[in-house]
Amino acid sequence: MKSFLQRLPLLGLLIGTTLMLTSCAPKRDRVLHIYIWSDYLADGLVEEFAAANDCEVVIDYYDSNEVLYAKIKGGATGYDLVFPSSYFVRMMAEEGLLQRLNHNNIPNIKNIDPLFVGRVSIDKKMVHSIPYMTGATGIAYRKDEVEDFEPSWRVFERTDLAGRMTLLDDPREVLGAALMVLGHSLNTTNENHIEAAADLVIEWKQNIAQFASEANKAGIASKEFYVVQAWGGDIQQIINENGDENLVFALPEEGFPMWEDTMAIPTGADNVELAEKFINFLHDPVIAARNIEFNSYLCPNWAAYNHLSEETLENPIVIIPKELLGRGKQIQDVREHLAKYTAAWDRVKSAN
Ligand code: SPD
Repeated sequence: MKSFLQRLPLLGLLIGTTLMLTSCAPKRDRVLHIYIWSDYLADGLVEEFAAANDCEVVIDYYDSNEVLYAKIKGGATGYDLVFPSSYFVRMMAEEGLLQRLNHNNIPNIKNIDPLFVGRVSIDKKMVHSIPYMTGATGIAYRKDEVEDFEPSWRVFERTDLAGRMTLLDDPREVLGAALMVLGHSLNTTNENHIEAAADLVIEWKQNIAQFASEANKAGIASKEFYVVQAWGGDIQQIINENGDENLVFALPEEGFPMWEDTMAIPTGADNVELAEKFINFLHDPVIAARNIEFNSYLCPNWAAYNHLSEETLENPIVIIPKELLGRGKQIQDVREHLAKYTAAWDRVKSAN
């Protein structure tokens, strides 16, 4: 017996075409757009997530909170998941740039280390952000090229290394380092302290090749640079890739910045469901452990700690030993005082 469609070939063709388009539509809908710092997801994770969820994942990269903020504030749409540092989240949320998170859809948040959230996180109730990774900022140097290295931010005053050093392109990190050298808090709201830090960074600027949060990595690996201000895990990743025994990461004696990067869903995201699934996936203990091993940053997921190798558990870049931790200071949200840092940074950037 002929089917209804076989009896009406033209109608069948039309309906068939419509069905084909309809069946394509869900595929187009199943694209997760991520905007993240570079080298921040373990190899294979994205592919596994895409296969398990029958979706595509498209990733764009940024190298500073300022770039992320400017892009989202400027109206960039199309991102479903972003990774701001914790000290940017409140401002972005208050400006309506981030959604409140539905914890029911992210059950793996039960694995998040409550001690970390209680002591370190800024968004303690995880209203707009979920912790991703935490790490420290220090100085990477080549011991085959630098004599008499002292673990001090004052290394940027060394004229014998002029042109061979870089600072991060990151106002809170760079002014924060200078503030600690001057004996001030890296979260100070005192304008005189921040301006004095800017003056010191302008001195350092005479000796650096550039402000770089990305080019510092390849540069120190290739020996273009000998000393770079860097995020610890980024340097450990290069050591892991190249087995370079001359590359060393040091935490300065004056103190060093620590930070927490988070996961957040921008307002107007097309694919909230996939974003929540991806956050949940990254907080699966085994996945989180793989991600820690790759990144050499610590994901504060206490169920993951059981799955870490001895090597990682003993790596001071990943888990900073107690005796050093006292010198680490978390970068905090300085609220409206951020404008002072921005103005000081503009002065640093435009100085000759
Ligand atoms: N490759 C990933 C680097 C992540 C750096 N976190 C940024 C902290 C900003 N202060």
